[in-house]
Amino acid sequence: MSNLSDLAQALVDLNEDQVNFLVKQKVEAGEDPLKIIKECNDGMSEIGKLFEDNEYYLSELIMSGEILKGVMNVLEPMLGNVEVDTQSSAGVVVVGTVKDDIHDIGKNIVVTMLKGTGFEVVDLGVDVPADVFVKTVQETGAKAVGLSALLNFTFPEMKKVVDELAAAGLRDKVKVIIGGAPCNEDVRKFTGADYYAKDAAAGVKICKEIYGLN
Ligand code: B12
Repeated sequence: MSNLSDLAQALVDLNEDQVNFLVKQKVEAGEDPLKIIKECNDGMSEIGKLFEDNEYYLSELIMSGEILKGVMNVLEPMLGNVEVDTQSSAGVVVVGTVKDDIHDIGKNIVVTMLKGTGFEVVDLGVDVPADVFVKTVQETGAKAVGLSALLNFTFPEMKKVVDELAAAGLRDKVKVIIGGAPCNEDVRKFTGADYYAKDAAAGVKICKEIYGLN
């Protein structure tokens, strides 16, 4: 038996009505949206495992992504209030999902939370080539760039961004943060990035540190 919460299990079952019902119930009960997202993440990890075991296929991945997007539509307006900061512009952060990777649900959470904290965010979207990250850092003077990757085979793309920032003479001017479910400290070392963030809240904390706002 799994020890998933009811919400995580409903997500694994791809039971959209039940997911929406439980999320609504939790929101009305005043539960922390980050806790709700964490429960959803547990469900998504389980879906990932089922996919690896060939019990779920691409259609289930797509469906789970769609259900989670619906949940995020409800939760995102609440994320802006999670970290209350009075500064109107805390600094610029460039964020995107690296080339060949189109996963964006986690990246969008990071963007929303950074904006909610007062950062000006340049969201480059998904499948972003290294030179676009470099050009945007150059143009905005951002001191922080966040790279999202959910696929092992796109880790070299994160390394490429770090290398191209160095080649453009920007490496000592900008800090690179990586995130996404399969990332960890080893991946950070491989890419040469400065920080690995285990979740969006950790990413926000790092950006505040970079901009001296802690
Ligand atoms: C939904 C999903 C999809 C959806 C994505 C929809 C979308 N718009 O994003 C679709 C169906 C498109 C998809 C496609 C594929 N997927 Co997919 N997918 C998933 C799944 C089930 C959930 C991902 C998700 O949204 N999680 C929820 C979010 C909230 O979590 P998150 O992204 O990790 O983000 C959190 C943190 O990591 C962090 N974070 C994330 N990015 C960043 C960045 C920064 C800067 C910071 C600070 C923090 C941060 O903040 C977030 C909130 O805390 C995962 C399973 C898993 N374990 O993650 C597989 C998974 C990522 N997919 C996988 C695969 C293999 C694929 C495909 C190759 C399948 C195929 N055969 O076609 C394609 C690749 C498409 C491509 N080129 O990108 C594998 C990857 C294996 C690997 N490690 O290489 C996984 C792990 C499933 C598995 N276990 O096999 N997928």
